[in-house]
Amino acid sequence: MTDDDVRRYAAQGFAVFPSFKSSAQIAALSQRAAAIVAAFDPHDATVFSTRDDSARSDAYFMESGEQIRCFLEEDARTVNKIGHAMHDLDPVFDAFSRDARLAQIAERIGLRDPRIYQSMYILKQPHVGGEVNWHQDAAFFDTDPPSVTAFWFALEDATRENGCMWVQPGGHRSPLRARFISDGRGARLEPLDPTPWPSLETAVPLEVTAGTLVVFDGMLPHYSAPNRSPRSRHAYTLHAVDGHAKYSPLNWLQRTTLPVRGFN
Ligand SMILES: O=C(O)CCC(=O)C(=O)O
Repeated sequence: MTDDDVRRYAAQGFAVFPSFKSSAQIAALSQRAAAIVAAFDPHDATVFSTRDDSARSDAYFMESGEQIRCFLEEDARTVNKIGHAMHDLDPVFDAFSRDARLAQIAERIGLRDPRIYQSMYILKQPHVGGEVNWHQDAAFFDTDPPSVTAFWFALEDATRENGCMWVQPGGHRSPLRARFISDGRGARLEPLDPTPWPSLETAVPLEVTAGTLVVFDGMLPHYSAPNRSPRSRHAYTLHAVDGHAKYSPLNWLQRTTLPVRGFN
C-alpha cells in the first residue's frame, strides 16, 4: 500500500486493489464454498436479511460467530451467504484469509493488532440475490475507539447489473446511524443518529473485476442492489478490529472458544 493509497483511504474511507488475488486462489475458495453449500440442508437454516429483525434474533444466526453456517435468501430456498468463522475453521478459507499483504495493509491504515472476527462468503445468486441495505459495519462491531475495517474480495466481476457494492466517498466521517445490540439470545438494531443514508446520486458503484480487494473503513456507508441479472456475484469479506481497542460485550459476535487471530 503506497503513501498515496494511504492518503486516499483516509480521505475517501476506502481503497481498491485490482488483481489482488489470483484466479487459482479464487477457484480454490469458490470450490470450497460450493462444497459447503452442496452439503447444506436448508431446513437447518433461517432467512438472513438486513431488514428482518426476527431472523436476527434467531439462535442459528447468534451461534454462527464460531461456526460455518449457510443463510438463505428471502425466498427461503437459495443460499445467500456462508458465515461467520470459515477463516478459522476451514483450511482453504484460512489460506485465503491469511496473507502477509493483508497484514501490511492493516498496519498501514492503523490497525496495530488486527483481529479477524468474521468471514462471510456472499453469493448474490442470479435473479434472486437480495439487496444489502445501506449500513455501516461499525454498527455490528463496536470498539472503543472505532476500528472495524472490511476487507472485501470480488471473486467474480461485480457490475451494476449483478449488484456491485456502492459506497459514499468520505462518508466514513458521518455519524454512526445505528448499533446492532445483543442481549445474548438475540440482537436488534438500535437507532443512534438520524443522518439520512446516501442516495445513489451521491454514491459511487464499485464496479470491479474478479480478484480485486476493496478495503473500507467500518464507518463508511455502503449498499448493494439486488441481482436481477443471469450472472452471480460472489464475494468474500473479512471484518477485522484492532486488538488494542475495547471490543464491546454487546456486539452480537462474541468469541468464547475460538481464539481471534490476525492476518498471519
Ligand atoms: O457484498 C455485498 O454486497 C455487501 C457486503 C457487506 O455489506 C459487508 O461485507 O459488510
